[in-house]
Amino acid sequence: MKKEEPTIYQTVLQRGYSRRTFLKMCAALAATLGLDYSQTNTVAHALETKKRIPVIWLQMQDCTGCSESFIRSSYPKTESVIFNMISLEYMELLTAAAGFQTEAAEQNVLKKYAGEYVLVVEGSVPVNPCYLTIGGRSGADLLKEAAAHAKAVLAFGTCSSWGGIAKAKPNPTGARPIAAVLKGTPIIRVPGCPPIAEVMTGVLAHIVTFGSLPETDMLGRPKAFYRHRIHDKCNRRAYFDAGLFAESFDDPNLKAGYCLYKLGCKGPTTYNACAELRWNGGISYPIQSGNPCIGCSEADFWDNGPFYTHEAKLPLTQTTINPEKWGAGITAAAAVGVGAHAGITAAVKHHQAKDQNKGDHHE
Ligand code: FSX
Ligand code: SF4
Ligand code: F3S
Repeated sequence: MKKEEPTIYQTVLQRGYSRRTFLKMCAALAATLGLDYSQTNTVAHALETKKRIPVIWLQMQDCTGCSESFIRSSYPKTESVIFNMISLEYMELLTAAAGFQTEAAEQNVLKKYAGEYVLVVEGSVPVNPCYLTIGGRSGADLLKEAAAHAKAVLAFGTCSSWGGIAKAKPNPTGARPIAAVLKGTPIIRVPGCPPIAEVMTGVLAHIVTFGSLPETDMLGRPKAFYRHRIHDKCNRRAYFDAGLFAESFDDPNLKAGYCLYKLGCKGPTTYNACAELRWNGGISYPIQSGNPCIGCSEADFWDNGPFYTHEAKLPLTQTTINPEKWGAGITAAAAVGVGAHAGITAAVKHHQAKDQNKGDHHE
């Protein structure tokens, strides 16, 4: 970063915000990062001394849902994150220019901030050369070029993390996760279709605040946001444990809060922060609204369906946990829940061990 550039705090003041507002922003950030309120000072000190980080955001094969989710983040406010903590130097969705102008803008920022920028990638990369050509160059080529001088590479969304919907059978484009193209480059995965806005801003805020990458699990996901399954924090969990399940979508018990497991809920095998942070500024999330989790942050979630159907006979994947089977012979309703839980944990471990060995996710 050039010496003359202001710190984040100076930028905030230059934009007319008071120190009081700045401290409020630090408190909100500390909360987003999972820090104790007393650590607000640590965040404030970091933002007083650090400069904004340039971010370059590339879109590959995607639906733009990740960008849309990001620009609607409400906590901390997007305008704070985008304009005060990071400098979003290139993002197709928000760029006013088009065609050659946009391509030139990208080349300029890649050169100007070489070695300093964080690269965010949304969408999968096709290996079939008939797809995703931008300005005469393949998506894979553009991705490799942008990653070559990035300080960090963040895969925002299930598509860039795991391949996502485009990679679902029959995968006509040959869609792959970005790790398959950027072999050997460490990548932070922030899956979700799309990811929760506050999770994306939280990861960026961590990098800006601490000058380092957040701690990740064995699949490269930030532990702060992906350490729990939806099922662990679900608002319907007490009903699961009590063996009380909604039997259909028009079952009045669904509205009463009964567990959605028999309607195909994938919460027991899905790692994401929806049940903790919730969506739209903490208002709700699919399960709270009566919709079973479809596991949108997990690899191959589209092929691991069917959605909304309790299916017990598929091979052992994230969709095959069966409370009747795991709870067989146990009569007390609560014991059914506990039995199911043990089975789910075993299935999750199996699934993870498989994933760890899957070259696709770690290429
Ligand atoms: Fe869409 Fe992003 Fe899903 Fe994929 O989100 S919401 S298809 S994860 O790449 O734009
Ligand atoms: Fe919640 Fe789904 Fe688990 Fe039921 S199965 S407790 S709805 S996550
Ligand atoms: Fe996706 Fe399930 Fe959350 S479907 S949005 S991971 S509740």
